Amino acid sequence: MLTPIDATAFAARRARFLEGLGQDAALLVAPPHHHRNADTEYRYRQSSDLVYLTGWEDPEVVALFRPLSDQPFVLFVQPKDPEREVWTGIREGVAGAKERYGADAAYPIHELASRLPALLMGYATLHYRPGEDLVMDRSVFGAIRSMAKPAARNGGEIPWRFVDPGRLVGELRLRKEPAELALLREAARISCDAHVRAMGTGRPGVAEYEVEAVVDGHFRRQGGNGPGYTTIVGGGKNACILHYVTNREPLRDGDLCLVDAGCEVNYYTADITRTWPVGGRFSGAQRQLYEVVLAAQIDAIDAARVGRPYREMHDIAVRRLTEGMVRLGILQGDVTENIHNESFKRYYMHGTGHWLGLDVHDAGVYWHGFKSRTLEAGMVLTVEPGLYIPPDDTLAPEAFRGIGIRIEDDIHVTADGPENLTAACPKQVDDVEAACRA
Ligand SMILES: [Mn+2]
Repeated sequence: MLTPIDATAFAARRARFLEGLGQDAALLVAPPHHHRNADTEYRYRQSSDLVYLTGWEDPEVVALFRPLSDQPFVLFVQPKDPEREVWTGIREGVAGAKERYGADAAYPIHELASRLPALLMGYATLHYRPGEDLVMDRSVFGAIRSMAKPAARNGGEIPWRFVDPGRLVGELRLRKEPAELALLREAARISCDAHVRAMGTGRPGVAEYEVEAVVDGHFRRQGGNGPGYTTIVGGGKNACILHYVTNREPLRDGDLCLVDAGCEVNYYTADITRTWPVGGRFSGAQRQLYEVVLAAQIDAIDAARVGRPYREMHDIAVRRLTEGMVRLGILQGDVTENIHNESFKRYYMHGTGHWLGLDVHDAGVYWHGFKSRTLEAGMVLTVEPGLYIPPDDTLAPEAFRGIGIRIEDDIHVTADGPENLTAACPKQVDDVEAACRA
């Protein structure tokens, strides 16, 4: 069973956020509701920062945080509108914002610009991210400009220093609470099942989109919101295109198929990649390359430990992959030399992972200045080394050309070492082949 994130948990997060703000105010804005085409709308998906602190799911919402005031949490929301609600669903409205979402004050969204000056008076620093919504930028900065004269007359600070709010929320989001881990585990469980089903579906002649349909269909049937990012199904050389989402070619016997897909459950997403043989058996060259990536991934996962620098798992993966490529004759010469001159990047051009949570590439910085940050218990990250030999690459032995392989798991950093949340998804050669022939 899922552990729902209740009102108390949101209030606790806001308390931590307000403490982090110190004497600064913060204004978090939801993204506009984009149209897919003409007047057809995408299903709305709340901004991760905003939903993390408030739980509010509807569009057109602005959250204002005012530490050290008698109304520290103010929401501007879509007001009740029976006529509009017939079309787009029941709105919580101003009363709901106060009664069910814990707002100390709530107003209709169209009152934002007129109410901001009074609410922001006294705060010298505002955490607000400009450049995402130009209409919103004009209201916010227009409101602040209008504060100058009254401030000069009556005294009092007005916002003059601006900080990206993502930095502070990102630090909170980086360390997962037990309830968040429960959602990530559920997302991982559904995603593992979906990948096993994909392996059983992808036979010669089956189209990439049919594999996508099995994966995405399983996400929805299990109650997930759907994929947390667009599902990648790349047969053969399509696996060498890192973000291939066209998914419309038939799978061919003798090729590998790369599937990168994760289910989103209550806003939290998994992120798994598996690469498997369409015909049910790896060829000799495919297996050799696969074993190199797998060994690199297993060693990199082992570095996801409390107190180790984040960067270390990438360094380990790069060394293992480069050793393997030299052994297989894909790279020439000395391993260390190939790492120093970055010639491995010809076949391994991406990082080895990223934070995972509400966003597939989750919030939180990786570096403190020039220093890689240290891993802490409660962080969740992916480990996803790969090798991609372009089909027309004349430097690599012919047997490896056109093979793309990536293996990705979701790792929870704990005091007892790395916990693989996606361990149920087969990745050893024999297990993968068995799942493909099932
Ligand atoms: Mn990933």
